[in-house]
Amino acid sequence: MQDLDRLIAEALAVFERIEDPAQLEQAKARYLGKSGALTDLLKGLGKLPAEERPAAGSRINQAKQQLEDALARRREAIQGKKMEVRLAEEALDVSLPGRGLGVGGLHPVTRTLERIESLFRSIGFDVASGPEIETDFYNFTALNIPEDHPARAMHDTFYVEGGALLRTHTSPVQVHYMQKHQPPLKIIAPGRVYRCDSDVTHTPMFHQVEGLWVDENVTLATLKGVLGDFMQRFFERENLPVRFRPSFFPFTEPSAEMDIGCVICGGSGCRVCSHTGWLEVLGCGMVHPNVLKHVNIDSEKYLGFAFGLGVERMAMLRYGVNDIRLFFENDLRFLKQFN
Ligand code: 2NL
Repeated sequence: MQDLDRLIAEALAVFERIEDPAQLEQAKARYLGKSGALTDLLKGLGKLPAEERPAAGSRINQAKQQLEDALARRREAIQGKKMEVRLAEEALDVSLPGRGLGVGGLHPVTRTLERIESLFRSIGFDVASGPEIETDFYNFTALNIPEDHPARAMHDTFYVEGGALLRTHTSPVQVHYMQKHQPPLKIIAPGRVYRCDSDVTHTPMFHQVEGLWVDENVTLATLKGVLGDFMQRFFERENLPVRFRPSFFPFTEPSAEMDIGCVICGGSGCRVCSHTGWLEVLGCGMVHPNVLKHVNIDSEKYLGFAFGLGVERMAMLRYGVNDIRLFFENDLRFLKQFN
């Protein structure tokens, strides 16, 4: 029985030191298992004198119960500790502010389109729009583009089943507009256009703004004034050099290409202007009488000027972007720089 007291004290101390559930069960087996120390004591009861047996048996059973209780408490303590550690590890401070979604922004092409629109609105132009799928008449015939013109070839134009096509410029919008309205007309037509063309400087879809001003006394001088002022305001440069070179388009006569002094190098010569000091920014001219005839506008009474410019090109020059494809990749590292 003295052994019993020592055994209990030892077992309680052992249980108290164990941190691991499996080790605790092993320790239990050493004391309470089939060949455990306490079980051995019980087996030894038979060697005691008969009158001492009941008291001894009851003490051993008490001891057994005491150890079982200690084990249960220890198990709970170990579980509790485990849970505490896990809770600490998985702690979540729900009062912390969120990571935030970041603020988006308009695409640089959209910003450029809006800038162009607002500059033309400020001098009285209306903004017109129309379908991206067009007919041969509105995209070519009405614009005095002959049947055999290379622009009509499969090579440049995306044809849709049934003979329709994706507009190759926004001129059809202006043709529709001239059919519906009588002069004076003063509109720009911004929008997406499509050409079967894809390389370093061309994408199959790009944005164009065309402009048209038809009235009784619109002249080449009007064209030069309006487009020169527009470029100065668009690039925010006073005294921006401007020049017009003769060119050819089937829908204008005379036709010209407009250059501005290079906004990248200031005219001293760089790679962007091919060391000429000049940048080509748009095509323009006086509306061809055949175009006015196609929409029943009296070409004896009215004159008009028209122009067309590429929006991606204007955005590249304004923001100093050297590859048009960046506008279509939608890489956030690129887009974020325009916020
Ligand atoms: C270019 C050339 C141009 C026009 C577009 C036009 C429209 C009508 C009548 C006459 Cl409805 N002309 N548009 C005129 C001259 C040039 O664009 O190189 N664009 C990027």
